[in-house]
Amino acid sequence: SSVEQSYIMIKPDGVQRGLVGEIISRFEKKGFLLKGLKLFQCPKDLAQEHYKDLKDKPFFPGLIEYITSGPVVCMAWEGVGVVASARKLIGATNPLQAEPGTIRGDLAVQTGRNVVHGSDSPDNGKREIALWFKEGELCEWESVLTPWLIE
Ligand code: DAT
Ligand code: MG
Repeated sequence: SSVEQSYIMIKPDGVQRGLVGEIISRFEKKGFLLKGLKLFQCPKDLAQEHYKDLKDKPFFPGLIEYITSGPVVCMAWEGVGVVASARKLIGATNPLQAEPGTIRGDLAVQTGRNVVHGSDSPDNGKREIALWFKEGELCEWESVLTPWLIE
């Protein structure tokens, strides 16, 4: 795997339920690098653009309603293989099918309230970070821990 970026978002239920620290902590502890972070009330058109591949699904209106129902936490995480690894940390879309130890497996019960989003490919990682963050909102920095994580 190469260095890539994933767009990770704590959904409104995660914020309301006080899970922000817990969720961020899992990505930090894994060893990924936080490049962008903000609390954000998402407008409807942005939610629709983000989930445009699902626009013909019956649950789409409910999904947009949910994502725009309160603030979300937008994050850009960087690292070797971060996209696939974050999907594993997050767990299956349906939290009842998500393995214990995953975020959804441990912290959620329903697909429509599954607390967190993670990009499904490096290309979508780029697309989504560009969609949710403006110029200047990402930080270019390196962690002193990097040599202790990557040889
Ligand atoms: P994921 O978030 O695991 O990448 P996805 O991209 O297929 O899953 O769908 C995006 C979100 O849409 C998902 O997190 C919750 C919602 N969703 C998906 N399938 C659904 C369904 N059958 N009923 C209700 N909401 C659904
Ligand atoms: Mg998806």
